[in-house]
Amino acid sequence: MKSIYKSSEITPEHIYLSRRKFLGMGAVFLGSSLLDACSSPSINSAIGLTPASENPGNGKILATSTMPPVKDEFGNPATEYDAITNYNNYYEFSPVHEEVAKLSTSLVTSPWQVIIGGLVQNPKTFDVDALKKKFSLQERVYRLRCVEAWSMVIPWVGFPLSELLKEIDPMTSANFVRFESIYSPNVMPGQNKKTYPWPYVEGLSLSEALHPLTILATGIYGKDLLPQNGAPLRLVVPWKYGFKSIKAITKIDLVESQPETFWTKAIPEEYGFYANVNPSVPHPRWPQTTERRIGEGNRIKTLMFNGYAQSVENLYDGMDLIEYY
Ligand SMILES: Nc1nc2c(c(=O)[nH]1)N[C@H]1C(S)=C(S)[C@@H](COP(=O)(O)O)O[C@H]1N2
Ligand SMILES: [Mo]
Repeated sequence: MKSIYKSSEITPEHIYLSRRKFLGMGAVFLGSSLLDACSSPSINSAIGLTPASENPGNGKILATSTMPPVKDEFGNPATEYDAITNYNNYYEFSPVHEEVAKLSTSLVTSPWQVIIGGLVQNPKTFDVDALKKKFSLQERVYRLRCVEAWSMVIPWVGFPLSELLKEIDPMTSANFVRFESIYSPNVMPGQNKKTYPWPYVEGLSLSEALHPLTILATGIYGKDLLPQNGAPLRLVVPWKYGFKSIKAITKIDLVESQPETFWTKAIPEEYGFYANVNPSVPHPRWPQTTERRIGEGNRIKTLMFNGYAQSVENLYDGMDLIEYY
């Protein structure tokens, strides 16, 4: 694989010394013959998304020649497939980003069950292959902003988390959603390091979970996810730092109180629950004002809520985003 970054520019999450900050808008549905991409015009316009037909894209040719060039709503070209699948954060396998793809080939991702319960009227166990048939899959081109100050533009395939939550019918006492990743130390060498609170856990408030930008992804570039990207099912919350977008989900629980998460347990002084991308909250060592787009040369400005502010800022009305980082 060609070199897509300088490793000297990368500071892994786990050696961050201080806490981070927080962070819009702009998902694009782009058509593909495989996908039901434009089937939700009402959702598109409700949250300001551009339908594929209005955004044909004319960027450079991407790694998968069968796919059309893809751009986000700002015109940023999607990151190349080879970069998205060879530069990964997945601590269960390795903290070394370029090692993850190779180490993760032994993870068996089908069949795969997801147990959904907690404060719900209809607890259910779903098979992921069945979920993919049940919900119509859409393409969402989102920016992914890692707290390590690099970013990518990824054409995800997936469906809104809200559709799944409707099925299981949260009780009125449910305020948060807790997600858990697979625990399989025989296959995942990183899980033998007891310094981390395995399994990986993440959480969202119920209103964040129900937001139309929040999806469960099953693919990128019109293909099923590879293990390194969180196959077979991962969360994608584009206005938050990448670590909120938990991979390889096996369990989803509706809960009353804000759950502890992998990172808030591991390094509480550095990681907050909300983790919204926010360039104005400086990190003591690593300012979050700029980021490096993988595969591109210059640093670019980091946008409030990763550019999705118009769509999500009302979720945080009256909330101090410095206190609730
Ligand atoms: N289970 C699990 N999910 C995870 C992680 C992880 O280590 N384990 N890393 C997170 C981080 S820090 C980022 S930036 C994104 C990276 O996703 P990608 O490798 O598909 O680009 O996944 C997130 N989800
Ligand atoms: Mo990250």
